[in-house]
Amino acid sequence: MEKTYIMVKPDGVQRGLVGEIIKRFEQKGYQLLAAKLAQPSRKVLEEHYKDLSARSFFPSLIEYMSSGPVMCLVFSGKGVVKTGRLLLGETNPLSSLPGTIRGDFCVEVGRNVCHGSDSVESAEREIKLWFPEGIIEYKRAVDQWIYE
Ligand code: YYY
Ligand code: MG
Repeated sequence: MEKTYIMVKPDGVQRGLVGEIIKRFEQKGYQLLAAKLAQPSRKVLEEHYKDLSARSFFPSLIEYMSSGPVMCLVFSGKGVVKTGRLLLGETNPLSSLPGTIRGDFCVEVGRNVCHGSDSVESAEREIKLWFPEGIIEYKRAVDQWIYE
């Protein structure tokens, strides 16, 4: 089953949005496979965002992302990478529709509450980066009511 890496950013943790964000993915039918509150090192953050290292906002992004603990999450399910991004909303919260996480809970691109992998390949890379210890898989009885 497809997996994605979702991360509640330091502002989301501070604002008490961890439960709300997990709830939205669970309610959709996605399965929580891993969860960990962690203070990320700059090294891991620079690796996570390495594709953006040449961008002008990179230093402030790393500063913001290292300003407090993040909640690292893995969800699995049908289409979870693309649909996970839809649940998050647009990168800029002001372009995000109400009903999305960023549309409902924030206003600044530099305080946009959550991260979600943008492709299946990025998800694999990010899950290995944030969960080097590996993650477990388990069966859910409810899947027969979610999948035909
Ligand atoms: O995947 P997503 O988080 O929606 O956007 P990315 O283009 O990967 O950028 C990662 C992160 O960088 C974004 O969530 C906020 C920050 N950022 C920014 O501060 N200013 C920008 N103009 C673009 C992105
Ligand atoms: Mg991205």
